[in-house]
Amino acid sequence: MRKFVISLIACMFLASFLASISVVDAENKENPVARIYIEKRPIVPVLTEDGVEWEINTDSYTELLAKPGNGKGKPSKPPKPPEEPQDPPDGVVEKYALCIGISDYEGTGNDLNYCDDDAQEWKSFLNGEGYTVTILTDGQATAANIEAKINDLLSNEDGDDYVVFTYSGHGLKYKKHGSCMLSTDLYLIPHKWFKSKFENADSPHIYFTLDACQIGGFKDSITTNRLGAFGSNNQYSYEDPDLENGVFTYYQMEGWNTNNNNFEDDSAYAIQGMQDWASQYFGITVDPFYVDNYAGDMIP
Ligand SMILES: [Ca+2]
Ligand SMILES: [Ca+2]
Ligand SMILES: [Ca+2]
Ligand SMILES: [Ca+2]
Repeated sequence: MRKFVISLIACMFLASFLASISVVDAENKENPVARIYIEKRPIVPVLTEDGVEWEINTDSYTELLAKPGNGKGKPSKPPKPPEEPQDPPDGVVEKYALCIGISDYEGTGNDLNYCDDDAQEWKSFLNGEGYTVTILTDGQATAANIEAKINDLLSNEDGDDYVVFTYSGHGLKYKKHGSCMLSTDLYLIPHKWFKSKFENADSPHIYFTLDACQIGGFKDSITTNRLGAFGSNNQYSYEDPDLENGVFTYYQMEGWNTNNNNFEDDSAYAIQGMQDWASQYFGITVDPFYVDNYAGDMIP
């Protein structure tokens, strides 16, 4: 018993010692910042297939509120018929990208630093590969603008084009919605909404990449002929003042500047880079990953 107590005290001492160490072990380095957002608002706007829903963010309140319909939740909608591809191949291979990077969020408490840089770097890389790029940064990236630009992207692309979507900003897992992006005006954009949007895409060459916290739920958009690279799954994504980018994005760009010529190799390179980066810090665990449902290599 005495031995047990002594080892318990030793463990507690060790734990408090480790906790007292800053996460940064190298001198003269600024702390990396997690791109996490904690949802504390009592009412939360969420993009859904039926438009914006304003959800009450207190479980006990939702129990008390009368629900529409028969009291068993919302009236059920008739299922949507599957949509046929609207824009068949036209014989001209065009390349379209939408790059979103949000460092400046409404107010000051949620601002980040390098998400707009991430979007700019994706834009210049993709421009160099012949893409027509639409970019939304900071105050431009409202929920309404994000939806409008995704709609434009989907109406431009057809059945032989290339499509790239990049997002850097806050990410969070929120209740039943799971992984969400966050617009500059603080609307939650759930993976389910995103998936349903891109179900209407015609392109057989689609690449998504999201450098945000807890963003792994967006992998459900990676259906056949698509590839997705994610700065996190359930963990946080980080930005580092020494790299002046999101960490995952930084290594994606470094990959393109070395010898990668396809999204698969570049994704693997960035995953390795981010894992090596995290290994220099106490207390930082990362879980970047990619999903490849694209036959062969997808060359930008
Ligand atoms: Ca085309
Ligand atoms: Ca701000
Ligand atoms: Ca289309
Ligand atoms: Ca592949």
